[in-house]
Amino acid sequence: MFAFRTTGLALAAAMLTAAGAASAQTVYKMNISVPQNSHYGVAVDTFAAEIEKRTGGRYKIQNFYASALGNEREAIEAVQLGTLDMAMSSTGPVPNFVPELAILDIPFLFRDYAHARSTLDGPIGQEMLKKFEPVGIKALAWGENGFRHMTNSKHAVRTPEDLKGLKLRTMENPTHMQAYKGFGIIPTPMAISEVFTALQQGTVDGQENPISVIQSWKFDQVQKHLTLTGHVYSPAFIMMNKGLWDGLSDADKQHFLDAAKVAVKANRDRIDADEKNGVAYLRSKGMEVIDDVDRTKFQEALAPVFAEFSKKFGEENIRRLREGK
Ligand code: EAX
Repeated sequence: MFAFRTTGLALAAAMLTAAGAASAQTVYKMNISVPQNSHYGVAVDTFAAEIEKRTGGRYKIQNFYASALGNEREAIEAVQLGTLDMAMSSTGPVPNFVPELAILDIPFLFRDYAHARSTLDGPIGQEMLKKFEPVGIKALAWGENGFRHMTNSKHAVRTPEDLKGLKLRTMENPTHMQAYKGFGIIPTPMAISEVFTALQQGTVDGQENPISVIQSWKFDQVQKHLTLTGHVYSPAFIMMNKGLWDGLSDADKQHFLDAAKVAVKANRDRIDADEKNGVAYLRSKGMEVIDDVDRTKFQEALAPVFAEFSKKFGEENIRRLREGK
């Protein structure tokens, strides 16, 4: 009799702990600056699904879109402080946290997507991911924002001269602002969530972003002219608070890294699709698109600024990135 009861009790206890363990789900909040229907939205939603699957539901990622938990600089700061668990962001505000990574935002540094992706997935990129750890951030993987293009409401931009005097919203990024001054632009740094209204009210004449961002934030509704300058590649990255990362088991660390890899694939596939279909879409929304600009003219216009960047970042560091090895 007693024996049964003990077995029954042990069984009940085991079931309770199993239920307890299974139900002990850890939820991490994750923020992105753009709406869900975007290149970042597919990335973080894929990441969430992968984490749930790979950890058997022990970890759940709760995503917040369109800067709901703060703009990119605020989100990176919150992940650093541990008031936010995770985020995906461009490198826009990164110089505030890891100044030497401002080198990644030099215009015309990367020739094309293949060059950028292989360089960031390669030894140089992995080396750079580690530079976030001393400031309390675990960067899981390089994702992508895309090549940035110019839009404005004033006039068609065909040559660098056409940019002179345009008041353009920029990311809070010193490398971009220094470069755009080289075009004669009046750079106006601002968080992405404020840009639609600023364009609508004419506080700024224009802005520059990848097709994926222009589409997801519906800038076609407040901008007439788009020029496919492709003047700079904009990396992004998936990050986590370092303390949380250190608290994961080795097996779970691998799950998070593997899930980030799958998320980045979804991110890049979406960008490839947006690049392929986005221009026709934006034209159908009434934007006048100039898709045959001579990029070398824009590059030449920045020659004086490149000399400054060589001094600031070092010829050798820039050469390594240009050669991707
Ligand atoms: O990372 O702020 C920007 O222009 C960024 O491209 C956007 O937040 C996506």
